[in-house]
Amino acid sequence: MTVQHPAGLPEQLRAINRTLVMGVVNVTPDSFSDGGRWFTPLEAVSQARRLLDEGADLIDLGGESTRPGADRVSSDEEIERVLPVLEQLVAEGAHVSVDTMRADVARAAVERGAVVINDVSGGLADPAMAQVVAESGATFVAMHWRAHSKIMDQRDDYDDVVKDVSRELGDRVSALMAEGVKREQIVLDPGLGFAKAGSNNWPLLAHVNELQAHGLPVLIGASRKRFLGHLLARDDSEIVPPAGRDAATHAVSALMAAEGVWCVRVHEVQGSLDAVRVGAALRAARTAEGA
Ligand code: PMM
Repeated sequence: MTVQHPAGLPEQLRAINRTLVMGVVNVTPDSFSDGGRWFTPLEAVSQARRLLDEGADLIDLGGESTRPGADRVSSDEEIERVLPVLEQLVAEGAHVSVDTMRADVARAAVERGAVVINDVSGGLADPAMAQVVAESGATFVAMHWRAHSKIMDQRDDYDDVVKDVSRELGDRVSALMAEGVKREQIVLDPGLGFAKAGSNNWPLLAHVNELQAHGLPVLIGASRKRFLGHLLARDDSEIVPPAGRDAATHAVSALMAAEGVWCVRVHEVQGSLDAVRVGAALRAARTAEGA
């Protein structure tokens, strides 16, 4: 069975018969996972080219850090960080997603050729976002979110994390559609690590099929996240740092590809692309057995 692509995605991406691999480029000085290594536009462009060479299907560009406790940057700063990199990558023929919670950044991004708006707040942080998405027709990643990064770690209370996240995302879909966004534009994302204590993340991965039951494509962003660092720690006091979490990230990519998720968002592309191919082969074999 093929993965379900959003309707408005460029044909070149829709033709790919497996989980897509999205390479992360944070144009920020303070991202948890890559520590601002790609801060200047020039460095960000070369990092994106490297990920594209490794086989990234699309690049996710972010100008605002969402790591736990992070302060917000101004809209002007975000635009200044992201647009030059976006323009260069689009000119080189790349498919680019822009990671933003701001409607004005999203508008500027789609005007310059971004094909996906990746909003970690699912449209909650900026009331003007839904209208921009509706007007642009771009693919919109609606991630599960409860509060800005400064306070999100205090909002991780759930009765049943899978049901609660699924219901809250369903509410987002209804609210977005009420503002004119088409269902076919929307991708759902459980928001691993966002208002989620370590143990909240595993049930969301284990029951990703419950999110898929909404009938919409699903994106998973597990790459280098804290819950993997805790899992890999040899003793409780020693969390494995982000750079040591890639192999675990690739394992998640393989497992999620076997479940037929639409896309994995990762920092290290080559390993996850291999992993996704393994998952896709497994899925194809299962489907053939069931036929
Ligand atoms: N995680 C981060 C940033 N953006 N977007 C989506 N859709 N899903 C995620 O899980 C997600 C995201 C935080 O990670 P980073 O600092 O490595 O970018």
